[in-house]
Amino acid sequence: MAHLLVTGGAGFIGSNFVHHVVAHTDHTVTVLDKLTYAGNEASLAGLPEDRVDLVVGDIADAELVDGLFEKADAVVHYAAESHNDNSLHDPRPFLDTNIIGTYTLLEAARRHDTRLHHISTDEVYGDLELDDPARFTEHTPYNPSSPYSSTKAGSDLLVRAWVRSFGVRATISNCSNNYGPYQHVEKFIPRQITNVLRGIRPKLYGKGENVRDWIHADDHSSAVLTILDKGEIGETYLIGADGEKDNKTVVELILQLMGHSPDAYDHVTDRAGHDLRYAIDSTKLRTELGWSPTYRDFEAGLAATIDWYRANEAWWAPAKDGVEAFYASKGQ
Ligand code: NAD
Ligand code: TDX
Repeated sequence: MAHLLVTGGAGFIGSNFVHHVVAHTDHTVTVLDKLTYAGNEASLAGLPEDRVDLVVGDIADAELVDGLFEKADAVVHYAAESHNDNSLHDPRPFLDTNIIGTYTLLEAARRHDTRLHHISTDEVYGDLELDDPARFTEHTPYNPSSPYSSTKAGSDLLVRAWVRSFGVRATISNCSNNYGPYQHVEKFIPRQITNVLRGIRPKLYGKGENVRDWIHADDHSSAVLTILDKGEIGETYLIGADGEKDNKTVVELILQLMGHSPDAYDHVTDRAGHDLRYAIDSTKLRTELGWSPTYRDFEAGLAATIDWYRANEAWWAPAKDGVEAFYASKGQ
């Protein structure tokens, strides 16, 4: 049994990981989360109080972080500003949390010699051409496009430097696009599902040809636990489940699964600098650490996600109007 500190554990993927840890291990967990607009205590509802506690605070608060590292056997770092569109509107919080926040955790890991796993994204590698069969590997050069992905790339490079320069015991994972329950309605799939539930037409950026490599959040969590258990210090692991789909196909599938005509959506203003395609080659994680995904049927995973949003309007409704007003102000 170990005690884990999970930063950003009230967000979409962090809360999924906390539920996963409680279900599959006997570890205890402290969540450190600032509860920004993206954090939601309700995502941790139902977890046993004797195994999970929530500390509301900022990962860039060195004193608070130091006290929490004192008690942790390992730290899993999810906390981030995570939305590309927000980073195009106001980049500053992305620097504060993704760069300075990660730096603050690394300094604490160095002081306490604490094992740290850093959660990152495939977006650090930039994008691939639509007609290129190549996929990202651990050797793909960094080439981020947006303020969000550049701050994530910066945070990864800080982790690598702290491993090499100070012997910090860290690993990194770069995962592709996640879907599943508890994802904020600003993101593509929940936005479209909740639009349909509200009688609003789904909104596709540009032509909708951009490709994302979808993985269920449960599979991301099982991969992170595998890396925490078996990963080699200093190594990077790419996490993906061979789920490439273009955005148009996803919107059409959502509409069809929800009983609407598949063309009942609008094309809206494209995202500035919109990455064309992401695709992950996760051979290293699969062969070296023996991980594999359990969700192999995207349509079934999407249908279950739609059911979750249908049944949990109280969870997402408070954020919906504000998100749509923000997008409307951008012509999206
Ligand atoms: P999210 O926006 O849903 O959650 C982020 C969480 O971090 C929130 O609970 C928020 O309150 C918290 N947070 C933000 N700033 C903080 C701060 N300064 N101190 C403490 N807590 C803070 O994000 P997500 O989609 O769950 O992403 C989690 C991590 O996974 C991020 O590091 C992201 O880069 C990475 N990632 C996400 C995806 C994806 O598809 N969503 C894919 C690959 C990697
Ligand atoms: O309304 C929309 N219409 C649309 O066409 C929205 C919100 C998005 N899109 C497009 C943009 C992308 O091509 O859908 C795709 C997915 O968009 P997002 O959900 O914003 O995700 P993305 O920008 O790909 O980044 C996500 O995956 C990698 C996460 O938000 C990041 O945190 C993660 O690092």
